[in-house]
Amino acid sequence: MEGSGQSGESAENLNGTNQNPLPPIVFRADTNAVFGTEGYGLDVSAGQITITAQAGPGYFYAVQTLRQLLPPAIEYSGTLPYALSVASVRIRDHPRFEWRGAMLDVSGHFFGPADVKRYMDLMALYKLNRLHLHLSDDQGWRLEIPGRPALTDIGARTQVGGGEGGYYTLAEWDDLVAYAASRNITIVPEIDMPGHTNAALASIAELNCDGRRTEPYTGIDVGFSSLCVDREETYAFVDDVVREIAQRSPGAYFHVGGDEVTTLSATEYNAFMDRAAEIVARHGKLFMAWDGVAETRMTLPPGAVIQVWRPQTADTGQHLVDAVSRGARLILSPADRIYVDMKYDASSRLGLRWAGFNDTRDAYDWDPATLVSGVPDSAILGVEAPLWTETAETIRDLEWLAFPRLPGVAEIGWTAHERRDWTTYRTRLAAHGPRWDVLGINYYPSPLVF
Ligand code: TNX
Repeated sequence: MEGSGQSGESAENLNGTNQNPLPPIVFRADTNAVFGTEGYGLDVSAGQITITAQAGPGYFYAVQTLRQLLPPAIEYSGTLPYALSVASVRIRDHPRFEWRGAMLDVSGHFFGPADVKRYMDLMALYKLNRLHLHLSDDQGWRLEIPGRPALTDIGARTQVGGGEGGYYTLAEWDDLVAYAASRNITIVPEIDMPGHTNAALASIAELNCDGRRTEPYTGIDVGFSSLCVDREETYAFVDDVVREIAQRSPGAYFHVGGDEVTTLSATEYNAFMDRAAEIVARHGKLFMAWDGVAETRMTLPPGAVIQVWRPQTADTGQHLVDAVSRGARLILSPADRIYVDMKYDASSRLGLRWAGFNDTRDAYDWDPATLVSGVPDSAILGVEAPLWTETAETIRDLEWLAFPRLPGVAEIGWTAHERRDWTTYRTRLAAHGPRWDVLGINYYPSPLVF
């Protein structure tokens, strides 16, 4: 958008009133590498559109920006009965953060490959580049694992509210990974452990300390389940799961969850997480987990990434500062800002409210640099907007929760803080409504914006 995404450095409309019928598009190599791998130049004049980039992502993002400079009708498929035109501009653009993510919880409610692809299409429009898939939780196991058929025969057949659930076959997973790559998105797999594991515990008896399978769970309580950390079978299981997923996922990170464990002692938790971290490293991936790991004395492996989700106050960040001093980097997903599964306000039919209401302005109007005091900018890898799906059942529900908040997260990830402000953003955002109508996005017409 002229906003989400545009203008890390400069964007000037050379002649806003001068609309050019669509001239030829020339792609040039940025041989001096001034834009970085994700940056680009876009020059539109009467005679030519020139896109300059160093690498694939830069070209891709230039095209997304050009898309946004064209009228919403560009989003119709088929031939238009009139010529399109585009204003003259000169844009030099690159992102603030390398990690500009969205998380989709496909465990609470299952979303099939077509829905996940649709979500990726909408992410790509706003230059988001990481899709974190929360693939397992108490309510459902969502990916076929060779040699562990019970996970999908039993664990995949449930979801919140008792519906039928579902899972991705290996072929569907490979297809999602390839689809993501074609939009410059890396899929980040998460298998949440040792808690949030009832779907696995209901499938495989040996993961339980008493050796008996649990009952399937379709409610929305958290914190009650844990793998049996004293059994070797547990680590054989973690090894199988991490190995199979790691070898089918090209991204650098494997997310092991680690959140909301209430049934283990700190010693048990640390011992489990140390072994999980060792397994992740052995299968060639970097360790990623929710912020609970920063409060423990587990050994953070080199390259560890911690996803900050709990709302921060002036005094809550010390354990994160310590983790950063031990080499960790942070991804920021503050629940009271960018959990897009929170209600917008009291009128929202969908959404939870444990972190308060997150209206469109709350989601946009904050600076990653000051969220956790004492953490330097260099330790912040980026931002990510989680969408938990206790209340979301269909792609239309996902769209309603994500729009208009998700484009704001994209702009936080892309644009320097000094170049952002709510008042101008809101006007630019409102201009995207007609585009979303053409794309068929079921967005929330927030009174703060429209
Ligand atoms: C907290 S965020 C959770 C999830 C819930 C979510 C709902 C996190 C690491 N844990 O288990 O689904 O709240 O907003």
